[in-house]
This record gives sequence, structure tokens and C-alpha cells, in this order.
Amino acid sequence: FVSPLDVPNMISTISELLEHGTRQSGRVFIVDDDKLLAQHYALVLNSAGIETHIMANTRQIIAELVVFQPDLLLMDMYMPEYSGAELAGVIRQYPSLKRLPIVFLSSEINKALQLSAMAYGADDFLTKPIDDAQLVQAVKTRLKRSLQLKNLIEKDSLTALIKHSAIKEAAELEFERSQRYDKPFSVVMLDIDHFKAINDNYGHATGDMVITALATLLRKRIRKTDKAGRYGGEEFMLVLPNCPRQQAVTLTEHILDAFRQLNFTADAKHFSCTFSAGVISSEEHEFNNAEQMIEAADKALYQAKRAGRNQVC
Ligand code: GH3
Ligand code: MG
Ligand code: MG
Ligand code: MG
Repeated sequence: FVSPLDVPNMISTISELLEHGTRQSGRVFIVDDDKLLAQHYALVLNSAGIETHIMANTRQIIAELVVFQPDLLLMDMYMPEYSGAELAGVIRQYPSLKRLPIVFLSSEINKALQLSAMAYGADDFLTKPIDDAQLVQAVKTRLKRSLQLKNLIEKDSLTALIKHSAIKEAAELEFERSQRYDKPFSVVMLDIDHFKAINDNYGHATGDMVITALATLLRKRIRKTDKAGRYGGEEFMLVLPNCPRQQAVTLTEHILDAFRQLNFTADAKHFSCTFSAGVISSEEHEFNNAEQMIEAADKALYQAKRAGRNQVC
């Protein structure tokens, strides 16, 4: 007996899945024991520009959801190993999956049974048979809302990076992944040096410009699978999957070099800035959770400040 929580090693699929492109059009994860039907749904959604991932074997569902990070889950109710309701209940126990919209797609027409299945944590119910146009429409409107909500919740309006809570969630998610697949990942905390002086000397708007410039630089320099977030005012956090310590340090040093070279102008005066950073990798210590890694990165950042700023520690 294998529970959906005991997940076998799937390193080859992870890298494949991580290669998936931008998330603008939304991603739908389809779970149905009827493979042909699932493939048909996928084809219909793909032709409407929606990215899909099919899963017939429910045993590995959590692992694949955590890796694929869909924007919507379309799930059958009756399957041989676990029912859709059981799976919904398990999925809702995972912090990184708690906001995932779950839509049942089932031939069950009994309203009472539909409702009791939904009570496990699903958001909606569609009944089979469903025609192609109806499926596309139903998925599109729900996806759009799901992505809008995600954007609203996660994005920082000044920098367009993800916010404090979202970057922390990304670190937690990466911690789960790296535990499962035994791949090191790194967390970097960055804080602009003497930023108060920039505000005082050149004004708040110029300060904002510096913050935005660093955000843009971070976005440009990281890989597609990395995450950058605005942790606080002039403090940023990077979550770097599959990235051992030395690689994270090198990346951060390159970013610091590039940041130092930016030339800002305010009131006809030119100035440049630096930041300090703390890097922590999951290999360095037996961390129990992402929170501990973030604390350690914060400590390393503090050390960099104490050692004179403008450096990576
Ligand atoms: P240190 O090198 O030790 O980090 O010194 P610091 O001056 O950068 O650090 P401190 O924490 O004393 O000051 C950070 C300042 O950042 C205080 C706050 O007013 C300012 N700040 C926070 N958020 C924003 C923002 O969104 N825009 C601007 N312009 N300033 C901000
Ligand atoms: Mg079925
Ligand atoms: Mg600072
Ligand atoms: Mg600060």
C-alpha cells in the first residue's frame, strides 16, 4: 500500500516539469482514471492555449502537484485507488496547495453526493458528459479568476515582484521539494545599504526608483525557476531551486557587481548604491523547515552588514 503522501523518486520528471514556460495562460492539472478521456480534455484545452498536465495514477498526485503548481485542478470523482473527495482532502493539508482551485468533473448527477464530495475542499462541480466548448469556457473563466486572485494576493505593486508572504511560501514549497528529491536549494536575503540616507538625500521617489531598479536587476539575473520577492521595504529574498551554496554566492556576487555599477541621477546629482546579502543553502545544516533557513540567511545578512556592507556573506 502506497499512500499519496509516500512519493517515489521522480527526478527525471521534475526537471521536465520545471521546464514549463510562463504561467500567463494558466495551467490545468487533469486527474482521471480514464486516460483517453483525460487526453481528450487536455487536447481541447491545449487548443484553447491552456497548458495541461495529465495524471492517471493518483498515488503520486501530491508530488506532481507540488512540482507542476497548477492554477486549477480538474478531477474525476470515482477512481480505483482514491476517490476525488479523498484526494481533495489530502491536497488541502498542503500549505502550498491550499489555494489551488479544485473542480470536480464527474458523471455523478446526484446533488447530495456532489455536495458531500465538495465538502472535502473542492470549489466547483462540472458534470460529464461535457462538450468541448463548455469545458473550455468553464475552465477559462475559472482560470482567469484564479490567476487574477493570485496576482492580487502575491504581487507587490511597486516592483511587480511577489510579496513577503508569497516568497516565504515559495521557500516552504522549495523546502518540501528539496526534501523529497534530495536536491540542494539556496535562500538569499538582500538589503540595500544605507538606504535611509538615499531617501533623506534625494527624496522618497528616488528611493523608490532604486528599489525598482534592484527588483528589475533581480528579475533579469535569475533563472526561470528561481523566485525573487520583496521581503520588506528595501529588503529582498531569492529562492533558488537546485542551487548549491557556491553557485548561489556567485550569482549574488554578480548581481551585487551589476547593482554597484548602476548610476542613479537625482537633482542633477549622480550616485550609486550597494547592498549586503546573506546566502544559506539547504546542504549546510540539518534544517527542519524553510523558516529556519530564512532565519539563518537573515543572520548571514546581518554579518555582511557588520563586516562593512557591500558584500555577500
Ligand atoms: P542598513 O545599511 O543597515 O540596511 O541601513 P538602512 O538605512 O538601509 O536601513 P534602515 O532599516 O535603517 O532604513 C530602511 C529605510 O527604508 C527606512 C524606510 O523609511 C525606507 N523604506 C522602506 N520602504 C520604502 C519604500 O517603499 N520606498 C522608499 N523610498 N523607502 C522605503
Ligand atoms: Mg472515473
Ligand atoms: Mg538597508
Ligand atoms: Mg532593511
